Amino acid sequence: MGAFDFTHALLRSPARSVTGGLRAGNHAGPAFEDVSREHETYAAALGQLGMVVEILPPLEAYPDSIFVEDPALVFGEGAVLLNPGAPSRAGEVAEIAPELEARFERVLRLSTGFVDGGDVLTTPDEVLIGLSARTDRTGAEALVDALATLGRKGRIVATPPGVLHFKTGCGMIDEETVAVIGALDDPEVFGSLRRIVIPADEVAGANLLRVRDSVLIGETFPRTRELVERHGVKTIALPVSEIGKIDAGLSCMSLRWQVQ
Ligand code: CIR
Repeated sequence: MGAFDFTHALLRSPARSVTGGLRAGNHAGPAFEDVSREHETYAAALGQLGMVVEILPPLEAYPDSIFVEDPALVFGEGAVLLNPGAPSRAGEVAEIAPELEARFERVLRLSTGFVDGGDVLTTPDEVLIGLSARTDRTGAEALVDALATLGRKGRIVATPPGVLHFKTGCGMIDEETVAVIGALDDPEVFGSLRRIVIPADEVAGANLLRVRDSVLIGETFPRTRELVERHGVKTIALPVSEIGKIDAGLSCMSLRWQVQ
């Protein structure tokens, strides 16, 4: 199976409290109905790509809990419960833990420190962990240890200043290629991966998501879409303007894994 041939996805419905989700500016949050619509479109796209999509019930106590990617990291061979760096999100781990324990034989737990799943990019050869305002070195080192237990190699890198998560600024397009914002156009970070730099006026489009033979991209980023298509990979444009108001993109709303 290829690296992106995910078979399963776990999502969580937005809570009404999503309107108060964390965001970097003072701007208004999204409307609940609009986030719900974007979430439904996203879930349908994953289903149409052939994945088994399960949707967990909303958690009103956690406005950002729709972003299931942050409290955990999953692979076919097992899951790791993380520890999100935002205090308002810490409780999301206990909520997702039993769901992962029901679906994975091995569920490890970050032993110390903080890591948000949004700071973790899985490439075919390694797992990059970007230090950020949410992910500290202690947590990143603990994650490298947990990954070794699962037979994966972790490598700690830096998320550019002012960028929420490492994957806010990059996403895999195919097994050899990553889309990056200009601030992440760095061979030291990505090693032998080919980098495609997305236009400066579409930086929010970098949080794209490769699933099976397609890359999901926000519909408001046509030039990024064109770059990916020109590279030879199919794209699916999805609405993201509402979740974008709370600093999210397309990887954040699911945990994805392969069952052979
Ligand atoms: C947060 O600040 O935690 C949420 N409002 C957005 C999280 C986006 N998650 C991600 O990029 N993995």
